[in-house]
Amino acid sequence: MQLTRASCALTLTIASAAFTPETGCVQVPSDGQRPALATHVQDWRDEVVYQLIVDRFADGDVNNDFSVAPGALGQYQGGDWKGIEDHLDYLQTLGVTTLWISPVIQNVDSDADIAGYHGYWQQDLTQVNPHFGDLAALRSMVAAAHDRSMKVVLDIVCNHMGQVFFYDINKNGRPDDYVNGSGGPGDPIVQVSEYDPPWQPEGVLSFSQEGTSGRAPILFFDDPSINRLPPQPGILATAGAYHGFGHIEDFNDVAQRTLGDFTGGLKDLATELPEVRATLVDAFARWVEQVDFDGYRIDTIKHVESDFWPVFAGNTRTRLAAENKNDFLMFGEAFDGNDQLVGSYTAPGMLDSVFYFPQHFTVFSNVFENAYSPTQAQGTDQIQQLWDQKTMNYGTQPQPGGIGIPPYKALVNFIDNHDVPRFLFASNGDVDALRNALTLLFTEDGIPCVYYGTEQEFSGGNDPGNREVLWTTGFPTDGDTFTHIQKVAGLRRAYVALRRGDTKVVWSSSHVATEDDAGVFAFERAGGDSGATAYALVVMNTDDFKSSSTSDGGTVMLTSAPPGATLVDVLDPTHATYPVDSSGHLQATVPAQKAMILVPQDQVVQGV
Ligand SMILES: [Ca+2]
Ligand SMILES: [Ca+2]
Ligand SMILES: [Ca+2]
Repeated sequence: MQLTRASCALTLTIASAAFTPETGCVQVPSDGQRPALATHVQDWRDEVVYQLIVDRFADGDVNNDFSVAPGALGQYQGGDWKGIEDHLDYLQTLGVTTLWISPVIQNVDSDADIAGYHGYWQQDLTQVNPHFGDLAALRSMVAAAHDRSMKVVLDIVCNHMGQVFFYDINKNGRPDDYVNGSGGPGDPIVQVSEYDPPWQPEGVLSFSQEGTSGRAPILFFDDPSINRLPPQPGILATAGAYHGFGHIEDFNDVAQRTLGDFTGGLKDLATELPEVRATLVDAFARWVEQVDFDGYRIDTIKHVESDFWPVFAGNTRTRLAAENKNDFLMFGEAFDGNDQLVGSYTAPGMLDSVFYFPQHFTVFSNVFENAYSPTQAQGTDQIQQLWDQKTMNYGTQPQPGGIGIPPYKALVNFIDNHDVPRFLFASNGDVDALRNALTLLFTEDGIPCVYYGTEQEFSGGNDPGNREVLWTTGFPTDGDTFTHIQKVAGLRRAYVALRRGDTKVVWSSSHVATEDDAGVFAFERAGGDSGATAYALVVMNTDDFKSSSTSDGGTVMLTSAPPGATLVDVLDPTHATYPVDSSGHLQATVPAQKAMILVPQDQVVQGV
């Protein structure tokens, strides 16, 4: 193995495959070689994650631009892994330390005139998606990120494959768009598509003039022109590896939710079978071994039976730890506002973390996105009530062999993502509210995750409008939202309390009108894993229309700051100061959609 830095030689001799935090030095193989696995992360709460869709971020190699239709967001646009490698400077300038890239695996190329540019239509778990480059390009990008102490998270799907087969309901050997089918014995005849029939409790049944006659044959497509080929590896090309119940119609029905095909005809894997489980553990772990990824973001976890996750997570951790890959982050996506359900996937032995979807709805949507609307804005007591549920709904002990942080302190926080309208779409273009939401994102407990394009104030609505091409912006780094992210990311990096301190809410309010404290929310980050003295107090006003105060009807906010201390607003370029009175109260007024990040005067880090 060749090393790109002579200074790394010592590391190699003393501790094979080690990461040295002092220098950020890692073993980086020359382009295209298989890397030695290493643990590149210390504490995931120190990371700033940037979620990007590979096809949309940067086009670094026009040689892989086949089937590209510029401007048609349902088609490939040409972005690739080389493009990411070429723009690591841009990401580092923004303050990003971890990339979550969209799936790398070979997909069904197109379906109903929509392309698999997003990567969630997997067909062959063993091959790269050639639209994004080859294995050497992927390895090169990840190695270049590691060389800058950046980490890369792989996006995987355990629940389903792409639309790789049809149900031959009329047994004519061909896929038919419309055939007569049955909802079950005695049910009326209905017209269904053999590509994507609806849920049937007995499984999708074949149907003829004589009525139903047992399960419909599952026949794999064989169309190389759009890479709609039998899935790989091995067992995934057999009918027995799939549930075959048709697509989910009622997402609240647990049987349908876990056994049905996913929206878009995506075929549900029989994840309860030991052979299927072993295939998934192995296929994805191989990508980590081949490329040195630092974690998984796992798609659609609520569509897989719960007892899958301890097996998948446990076996993955054991295998990777044996190869020097520890602190491997596994966070799952359950697109749901039900905090108890989402939290259930962080029970002992399961995932390290989840994408904090309940907060997307309750906080970023209801409080921040709706702030422009006097009739829809909600009070900041909603934030406190949600956060108060964390220790009840999420794991409170680190997962054995996991990232070393209890799940409730390692939730992946996000404002928006590729499956919901962007903040600026949903908020009627409220850039002040967006920046204030970003201040919360970068100061709250957990791991901040920014959806690509937020820094360029993208405002796309529903899929695929929210999956814009970034490179047409020219990658400017001087916009107001870009520089705001840069600022709050820098403050999070500089103040350990903002990354690892315990959280205590000291003011929230149901008020959303003319009251003194309408829209005010304040919380402390202190103690815990940040040390005995580190302290930060975040005070924000989510009201769009007026300044508000940390007081109401004569009651003033009580803090845990030392009585008589002077706090400095490090978010303010002038470093304005605020006195804490002799009994710990702090009176402050915050302009509409602004925030303060207050730290004790003797803890101020200069130059941040
Ligand atoms: Ca390209
Ligand atoms: Ca047929
Ligand atoms: Ca399933």
